Amino acid sequence: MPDTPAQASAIYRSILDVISNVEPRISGAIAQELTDQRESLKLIASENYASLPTLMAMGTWLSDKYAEGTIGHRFYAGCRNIDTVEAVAAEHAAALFGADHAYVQPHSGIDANLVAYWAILQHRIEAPTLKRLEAATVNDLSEADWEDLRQLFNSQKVMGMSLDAGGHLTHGFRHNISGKMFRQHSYGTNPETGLIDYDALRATAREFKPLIIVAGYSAYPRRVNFALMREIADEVGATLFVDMAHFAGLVAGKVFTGDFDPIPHAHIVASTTHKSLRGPRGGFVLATNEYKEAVDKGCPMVLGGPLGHVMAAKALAFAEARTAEFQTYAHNVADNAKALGEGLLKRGVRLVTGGTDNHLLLLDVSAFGLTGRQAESALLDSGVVTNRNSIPADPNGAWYTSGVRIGTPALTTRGFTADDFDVVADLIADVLKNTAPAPAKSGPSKAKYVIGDGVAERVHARANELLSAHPLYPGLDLG
Ligand code: DSN
Repeated sequence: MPDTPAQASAIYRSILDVISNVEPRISGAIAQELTDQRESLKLIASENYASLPTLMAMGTWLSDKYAEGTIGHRFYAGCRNIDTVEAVAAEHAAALFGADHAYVQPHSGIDANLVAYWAILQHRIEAPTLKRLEAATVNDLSEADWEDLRQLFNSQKVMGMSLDAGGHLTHGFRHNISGKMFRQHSYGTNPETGLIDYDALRATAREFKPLIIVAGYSAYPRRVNFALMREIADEVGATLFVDMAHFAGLVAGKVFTGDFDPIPHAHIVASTTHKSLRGPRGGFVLATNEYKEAVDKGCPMVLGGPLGHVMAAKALAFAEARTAEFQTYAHNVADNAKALGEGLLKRGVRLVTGGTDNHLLLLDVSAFGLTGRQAESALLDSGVVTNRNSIPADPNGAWYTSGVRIGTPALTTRGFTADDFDVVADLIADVLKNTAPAPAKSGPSKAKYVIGDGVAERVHARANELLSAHPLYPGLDLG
């Protein structure tokens, strides 16, 4: 990580003083969060550490401005600075990914996905219906025609990766709006290999005939062949929507190229900015020219006023991702994930799909007699922050699970190398091998666990050695 500019410590101390005058518990939590993040091995695959300029841009008065609408076409007066911020962010995003168009207003990944879904519905269903009925907008429709249009919206089909195979809630899961607003059918992975079975996917698509095929994941440790997904989408007349929230940094950093780069193949791409892309918390959408007009209607379709301060931070993060340093970072993320995987395999830890070719790994901890929840808790007690995750056909369900998901983006930002990740693998294996389920009233508990004497302390001490060698925001001293 780059050294923190000398004045940053004084600036942050002043900021915390000012906040403390209003509510010291908040300044306390902000300061404590830095300590906690500094002192733990952050392996949550969806987290990272944004740069100080990115964080600083969010603490500004851009937050105080309403700017519903789009660049140059706002429903409030006085938006010239938000126009600048949004235009610069969109320019950097489009250039970074080589996309026709970027829309940087979504507040989160779910918002970005909703913008994408409604842009597709608007373009594929609403626009042709209006044309057929010779109406310029839905305002021109009779109540009966408007009701027919609503029925049409509600009868569309989406096909995404199932949650237990590594897909995301927003890809059609029944407890998410995507599973309620669409008729949905999911595709999974091959039970033997854990990999996407494109032949089975094609057969399902031929039969189900979805309007939208969603590609992307939050817990699948492999690349996706987007060229093949587009071929399947074209064959069945579907729009290919890629949710690259997890791996946007690997696309930006040119780790995923050719068939594995979603941008040339998808009609529409949505993402978060804060995972492997290392920006502020937020979302964005990339679209082909065909979909750009519909995407720009994200506000007011599903979004409220854009967050000017976050769009400013996104602009900085996109600009940072356009550098050679970021490309090196992204390649290191993938190389480190491979090193971590190899380190775990040689220590007897089972990995879903047998390895990784992105930034994340999914550990099957059932061979240690543990649930994902027990493993996650024992690792946390030892200073290793992960999250439990279902594995395909998980017998323990989504709450206890049999898996733990880990990723390399955050620690790679701190400068961890492949050798460091081999040590991390050793620490994880040490905890898993020395943890056992605690007895419950009838049979072993799915939540409680016992760690062997001294193991958590030993792992903590070795983790601290690694963390001290790679300080977070080096030189930033809150006093
Ligand atoms: N919460 C994100 C993740 O951890 O992958 C997805 O929404």
